[in-house]
Amino acid sequence: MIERIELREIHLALRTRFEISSGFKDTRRIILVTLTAGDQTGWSECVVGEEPNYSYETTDTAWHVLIDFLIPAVLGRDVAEIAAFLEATPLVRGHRMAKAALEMASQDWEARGKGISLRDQVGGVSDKVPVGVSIGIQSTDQALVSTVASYLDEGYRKIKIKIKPGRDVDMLRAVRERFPDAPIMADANSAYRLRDASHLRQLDELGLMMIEQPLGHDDLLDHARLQREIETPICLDESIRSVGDAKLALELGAGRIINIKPGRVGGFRSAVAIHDLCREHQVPVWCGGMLESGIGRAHNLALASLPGFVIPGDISASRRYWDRDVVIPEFTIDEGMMAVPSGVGIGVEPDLERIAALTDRLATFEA
Ligand code: OSB
Ligand code: MG
Repeated sequence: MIERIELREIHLALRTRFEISSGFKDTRRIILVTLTAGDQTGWSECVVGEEPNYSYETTDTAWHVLIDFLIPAVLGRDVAEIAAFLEATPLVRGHRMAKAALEMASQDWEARGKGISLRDQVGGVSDKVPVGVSIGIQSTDQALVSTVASYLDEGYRKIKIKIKPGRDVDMLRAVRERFPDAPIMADANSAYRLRDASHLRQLDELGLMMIEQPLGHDDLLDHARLQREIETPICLDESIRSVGDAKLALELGAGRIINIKPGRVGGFRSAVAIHDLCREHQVPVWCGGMLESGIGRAHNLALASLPGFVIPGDISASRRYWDRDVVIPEFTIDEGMMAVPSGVGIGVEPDLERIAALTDRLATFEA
């Protein structure tokens, strides 16, 4: 029975500004969740952003929905029923990132109770996974080319470049000319409309692995129409919030690849269902990221170790994000691969002292 849940909002400064088509950030405001029952405590991270420009959810809406609705509803329940409860509850519509935070903490708790890794708990199979890096919009093409060069040197196996109107085809062409064979892709975060199809068709000559979420977050039909007009595979991110969205996308032909972020889709249960659906349809998937601290990264790695994750994830070394992470040991890469922790639960130690020093607000609930 869940006896105690704690939320901690911590602040963590990014080493470099991260800019996407709809805004930028220098510091993350991250909610960490702990869920205690008996003598085990499960950890998770809520992946919401600070502003409602990727999802309608934000750090503040997630905090509100968690403390006023979700936590009161789950306190006192069996941990084993949390995933099913959150998926079915009529008490909170949407707010999947807030729900996912509780679901993912429940999975870490269950893994710890059984003495197994989170990877084994969610059905993962690999000991290490190929990883990539996501590069924000840079001030000049030259700055971008040198950033790409340094990440390729570090061994990353997929280089994702954020684009927006005015900073797209020519900028990517500069990268492609300098690195003729590099595995590069673009992410537009919904910055285009179907009327931009002929402009986006110019990307076809650049040999990109894919273009991620070119159109609206709620516009699968136009993605299907765009995919018929361009050769570059479309990968969906914002559009896929549930297994239902994934079914619709596959039926419509709205894309050929799906980026799965467990936080975006409500947790592991939904993420695994989307993975299974894509596998049945032979649609490759990869694990996206939300600039998580090491706690969220451990969860993403567990998911990325499932067999359908055949494309390198947006799962980079702690160093790519932070001067110092909040877990011990920090995450590192070796020849473009990251080890999936094999210890019990998330398999890395939350650095309690550092977390305490970074905490801006704390809320404790007891059954
Ligand atoms: O669109 O994938 C995205 C970060 C915040 C919000 C949206 C996105 C991203 C990233 C970061 O691309 C990937 C990472 O965590 O390294
Ligand atoms: Mg994206």
